[in-house]
This record gives sequence, structure tokens and C-alpha cells, in this order.
Amino acid sequence: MKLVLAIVSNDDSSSVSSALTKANYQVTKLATTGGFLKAGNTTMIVGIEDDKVEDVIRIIGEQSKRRTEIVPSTASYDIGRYASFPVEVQVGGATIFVLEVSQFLKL
Ligand code: 2BA
Repeated sequence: MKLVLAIVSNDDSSSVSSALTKANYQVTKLATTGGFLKAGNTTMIVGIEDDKVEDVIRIIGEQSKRRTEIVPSTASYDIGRYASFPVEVQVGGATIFVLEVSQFLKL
């Protein structure tokens, strides 16, 4: 048995967990925080049989593809004067760990 830990952006967490649940996988979502950006992200925990690992990774990847989004940004030109302009940022993606499970119990 394997344990998949997938860290995804909060924006993708709902579609990732819905797609996994729809495909009959059991999922636990943890509210987590990235150490570098100190921003919230979501860690999914999925316990599965070994032959399901690829399918779970595929589903997570489909729902959390890296993409470019245009977001508004502001620049200050001199005291009291600001201009707003769009900038491209990369969002989405997933960081995935696959761990060996030595025991799986439900008491
Ligand atoms: P990613 O590499 O896509 O990582 C997204 C989040 O996944 C990370 O959030 C962290 O919560 C988790 N993560 C990634 N690799 C991990 C690992 N080996 N062990 C445990 N957790 C891991 P943040 O730490 O807030 O990082 C956000 C993004 O900032 C990263 O995106 C990466 O593009 C960049 N980054 C992270 N550390 C960096 C560093 N030391 N220097 C430059 N850029 C960094």
C-alpha cells in the first residue's frame, strides 16, 4: 500500500479532491502553509493500493496543471502617483510524495 501526499494550491484543492472522490479514492485535506512564501496551500492525503498510484497522480496533475494567469499589479511612479498594470504569474502545479505504508488500520 502507498500513501500519496500532494501539496496543491488552495485554488485547485476543491477540484482535486472532487475528482479523486468521484474516482472512488478516499481523501483527507489538510490546510498547510508553504515555508518559502508563507502562504496557505492544501495537502491531500490519499491511501491507495500500489497499482492505483499512477491513476491518482494523473488525476491530481489534471486538476492542478501549472498555468499562467494575468493579475493586476500596481507601481508607484512618484509620491502619491500609482499606475495599475497586468502581470503574468504562474499558478497551480502539485508537489507529490509517494510513501510506503507499513500498516493501515481502521479501529
Ligand atoms: P513549488 O516548488 O511548486 O512548491 C509549492 C509548495 O510545495 C511549497 O510552498 C511547499 O509548501 C511544498 N513543497 C515543495 N517542495 C517541498 C519539499 N521538498 N518538501 C516539503 N514541501 C515541499 P513554498 O515553500 O511556499 O514555495 C512556493 C514556491 O516558491 C515553490 O513552488 C518554489 O517555486 C518557490 N521556492 C520555494 N523555496 C524556494 C527557495 N528556497 N528559493 C527559491 N524559490 C523557492
